[in-house]
Formats: sequence, C-alpha cells, structure tokens
Amino acid sequence: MSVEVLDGATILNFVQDKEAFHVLVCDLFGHLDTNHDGLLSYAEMLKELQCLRVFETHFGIDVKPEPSELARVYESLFDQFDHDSNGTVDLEEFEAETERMLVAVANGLGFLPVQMVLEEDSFLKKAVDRELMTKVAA
Ligand SMILES: [Ca+2]
Ligand SMILES: [Ca+2]
Repeated sequence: MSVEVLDGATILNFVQDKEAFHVLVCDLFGHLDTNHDGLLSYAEMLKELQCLRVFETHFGIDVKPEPSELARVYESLFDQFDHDSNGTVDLEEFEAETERMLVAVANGLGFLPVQMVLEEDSFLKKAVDRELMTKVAA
C-alpha cells in the first residue's frame, strides 16, 4: 500500500489508453479467475468487490454495515458486472464495467487532486504509476 495523490484526469487518461487498459484488465481478470475457466464466479470476484468497497469508503459514502448487509452490497456489485445476469462475469462484462466504474470515480474526483491510500495491484495505483512514467518520458 502507498499514499498517492491523484485527480480525475489521472484516471481518465489511463482508461482512455485502450490498449494498455485492456492488457491490465486481462491481467487482473486472469488473476481473479482462479479455476481458469475464463469466467468469474461470485466467489472469484469477491476479492475485487472488496477493493471496490474500499473505494466507496474513501468517498465517505458508507458507514460500517452489518455482515448480512455487506453480503447484499457485494451481490449487487456483482450484478452490476454481470450484464446478462447469467451468474458469471466474462471478460467483456468485466472490462466494460471496470471502465464504467473508473470513469464514474474520475468524474467524482473532478480536477481537485486527492490523497488516497492505494493497494499495490489496484487500478488506481497503476493509473498513478502510468502517469508518473509518462511524465518521466516527456
Ligand atoms: Ca473462474
Ligand atoms: Ca454474465
């Protein structure tokens, strides 16, 4: 974990670099797909869903919910990913929803830089790393 400063543009630039974004999404998908069947089940998604919840806490949306309530939150997040409601998330659904969520976060941040504690493998950390690398290269 590290503390990073980022704003909406950091995230948008990252999402708009389609090729790099796709590679990372595939990477994360493969990482989550522990039984390698090309689909993410609810159990496999749970780790990622928990990261997304960390997000919400950062934005002060949430107060500590009951465990049963938490399970409902995870299920509804999973449903958001599972566009065709067949009980599993395929790569296409995963990429589309990840992009949508990141754009929503970016719009929420706007142009005001904020400080966030980021997990090493999270998308936001990669977005920040990427921005730093572009700046060094320029
Ligand atoms: Ca799987
Ligand atoms: Ca599905």
